[in-house]
Amino acid sequence: MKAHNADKTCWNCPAAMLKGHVDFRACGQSMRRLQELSEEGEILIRCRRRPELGYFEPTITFEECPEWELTKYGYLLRDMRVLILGIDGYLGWTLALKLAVLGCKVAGVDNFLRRKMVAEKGSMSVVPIASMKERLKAAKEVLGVEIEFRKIDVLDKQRLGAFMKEFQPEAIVHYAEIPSAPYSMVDADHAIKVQHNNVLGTLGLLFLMRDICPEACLLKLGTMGEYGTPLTGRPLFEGLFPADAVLKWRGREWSLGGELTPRDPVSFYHVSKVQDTFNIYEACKYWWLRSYDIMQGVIYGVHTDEVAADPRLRTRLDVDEWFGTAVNRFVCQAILGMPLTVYGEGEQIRGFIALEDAMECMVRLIASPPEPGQYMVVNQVSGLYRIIDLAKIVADVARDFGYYVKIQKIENPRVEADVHPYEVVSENLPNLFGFRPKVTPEVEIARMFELLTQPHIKERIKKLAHVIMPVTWWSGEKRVPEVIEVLEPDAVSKGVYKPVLHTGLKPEVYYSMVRTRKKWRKVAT
Ligand code: USQ
Repeated sequence: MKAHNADKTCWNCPAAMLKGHVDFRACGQSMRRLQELSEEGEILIRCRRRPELGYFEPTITFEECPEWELTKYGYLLRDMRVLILGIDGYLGWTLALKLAVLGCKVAGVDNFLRRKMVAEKGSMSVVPIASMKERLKAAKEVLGVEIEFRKIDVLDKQRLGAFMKEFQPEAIVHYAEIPSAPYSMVDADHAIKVQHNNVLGTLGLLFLMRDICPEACLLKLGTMGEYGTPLTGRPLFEGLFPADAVLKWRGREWSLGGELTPRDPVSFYHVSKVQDTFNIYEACKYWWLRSYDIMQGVIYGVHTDEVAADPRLRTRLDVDEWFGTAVNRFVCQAILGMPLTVYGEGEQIRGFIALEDAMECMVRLIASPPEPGQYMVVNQVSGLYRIIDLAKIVADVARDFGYYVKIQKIENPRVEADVHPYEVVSENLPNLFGFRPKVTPEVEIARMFELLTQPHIKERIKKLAHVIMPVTWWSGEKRVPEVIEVLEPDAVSKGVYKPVLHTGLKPEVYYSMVRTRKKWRKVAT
């Protein structure tokens, strides 16, 4: 079968110098002028990698071009230069290893902010992680790959720009953002820090790309949480309305096709991602940059072949109330013997994806760059789950490892819809990039238990018991939520849970409280 990106051409290739004969960017947004140029056959390019070709029309396909080699993820530009911002993080490190093993020339920058913020909480990665120096050494020894690293803060445009000039990236993966919703809700200083780092870091990067490497593809991590959970049940399209979407109002009708869909972020962190969306969208429009904005669901898990190759290559895993995400927290709670903390009734639905699948999506996107000026969004999820159901899956797998766990429904410290429709459109990754999820929650959760129950890691988890319960409320309160209900598995039928204890608020009181808060929010906006 033909690779999904076999028919893409120089037009998509970051090695094509579009500034060559005709700087089409000088045409601004004049489609007519572009068409004229193309009819006159004036859009000619030069190839950075094959200068001997001189000027030519950008029509050579990836399949035809010797610079593009077939891999299991489609054609991949040989020795592609990929710059990873935030290379020390959960995803950055994992992706760096994967790309390097595939033959990419990988460089990364980081200022180790994540390590500091987790320490601020009195926490640490439950999986021990090596220093960057040791990581790079181990990557060379174990996997035979060289990764370049610079300690740079992405807000430092001068140093970042200098490194970009030196490295000349063909793709830039931007993971250098503060990724935590609770952290952004701690107080004004934390909210400001998140928005400052995320929004201004991305904005500065866009200007650097314009001036240094406008042909590189930006792969920017957005989040499904940008869309919120619209109570109307409107599908969550991939960032932009599809061509046949219409707006009807007072007997009149307009096409919405191609317009950005509404956003309804669920924390000041998620707001920072929405702001990024607009900035990137504009940069693609003004300067013909090209970008994939990846609306990622909640990632969980510990496994890829590369990080599992050596203990020094492992990626971090956080479980504290700020930086730990649902499934990762549940597994560690089970190992601690603590009831799993489901916020509210646990009826809220989110998109999830295992680490290994998420990395495969990234490779497929990097291998298949967009066209100049193209801003494309992908919704990166492999399954939709109610939180309570995920907790039950974790509890089931836990039993296989000898841990008998309960589930506690606790007051929800966040402001989020408890019961809501959720229809996610996720067609671009499977249809355009050939992605098929491979890892089920059961499989990845079992891998997590295998790793995290190793004695030295169990010891670390025990030391973190004090940072697990949430105390950061969206309201500004700082207190441990009341327990609403504790569930324990029915001893007879595996997987069926029954309520055993009611404390604090009654569920119906709780429901009405959440609804009222939701209403207040609507009135306020
Ligand atoms: N939740 C629980 N119990 C917990 C932790 C979380 O019930 O112990 C619930 C939350 O109330 C929420 C859902 O699980 O409804 C997801 O929360 P989370 O903490 O796992 O993830 P979230 O705050 O949404 O943020 C995470 C990442 C973020 C990424 C986002 C994708 O931290 O960087 O952007 O997932 S998404 O959720 O699709 O926006």
